[in-house]
Amino acid sequence: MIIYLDGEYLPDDKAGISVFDHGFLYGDGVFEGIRSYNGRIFRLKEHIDRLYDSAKTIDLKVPLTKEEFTDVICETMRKNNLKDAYIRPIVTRGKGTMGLDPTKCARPSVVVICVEWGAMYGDLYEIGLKGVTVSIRRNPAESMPPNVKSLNYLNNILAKIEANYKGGDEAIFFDTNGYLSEGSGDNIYVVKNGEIITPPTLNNLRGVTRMVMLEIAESLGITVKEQNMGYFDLYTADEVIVTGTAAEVGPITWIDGRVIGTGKPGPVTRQLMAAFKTVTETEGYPIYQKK
Ligand code: PXG
Repeated sequence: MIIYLDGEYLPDDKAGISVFDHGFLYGDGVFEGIRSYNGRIFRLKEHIDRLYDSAKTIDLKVPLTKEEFTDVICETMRKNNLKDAYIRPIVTRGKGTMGLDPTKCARPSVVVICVEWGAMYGDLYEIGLKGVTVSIRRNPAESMPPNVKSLNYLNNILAKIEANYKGGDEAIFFDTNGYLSEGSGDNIYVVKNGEIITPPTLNNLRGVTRMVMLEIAESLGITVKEQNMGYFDLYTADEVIVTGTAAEVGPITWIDGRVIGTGKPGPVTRQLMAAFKTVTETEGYPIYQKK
């Protein structure tokens, strides 16, 4: 496996980051999770834009232009000869001193990892996922904004741990106000009476897949509302859906012991899953041919 690290393409066993990198010491850095389907990178521009927005929020200067970053991602894919992959660009604060002051870090480090990837949940796309609402709350926007895709995922990991212990496939977060937020690694939607309702994005990550879902829903003539919801809305939903780059479009058919709708992936979910598949198969930034 070939890894991009600070200007070089290295075998994975040679691609080492310093133990003094503040990404390692403090989770000080940002990342993205991107997919390529059949040699085309899905919504690359949107992911690059979000990476730079995350970096800007934490006052981290990405040492590449967006165009250079795009080229680096494509070149890492080509060096690994990959077509269907999960791409993980990472920008860390870089090597610094002990102590969390980021001004002591000389320059940020850039890493790009590409790994072969298929469907994340396998059979569960047909059966449905078990969701568990967790007691841990999503980081509030006034502390660590969930809009920043930072290297500190402990809030999400604590949620995942709780869901694992409670027998769920995915954790469902509420925020500190009791409003529905998102999954540990995906956005969430409720389907009620044929309409899609999803939380506004102050308390969750502005998912690229979420953006695509809203576009697809509009093209299918399905009404989408962005509004705050509580656990009542979740338990009484006709269908519940989660989406993310890794998870794609996932049906949730069980939450905290309550069967959602019929207990099977519902008609709106199926429609969105099919439309999403079409979109991923037909668009994307080409890696192996001229644009
Ligand atoms: N919310 C959170 C907290 C995420 O981490 C999403 C929503 C969906 O966003 P996109 O842009 O992907 O539609 C994410 C992203 C994993 C994993 O291993 C998942 C994500 C990121 C990193 C790892 O499950 N999801």
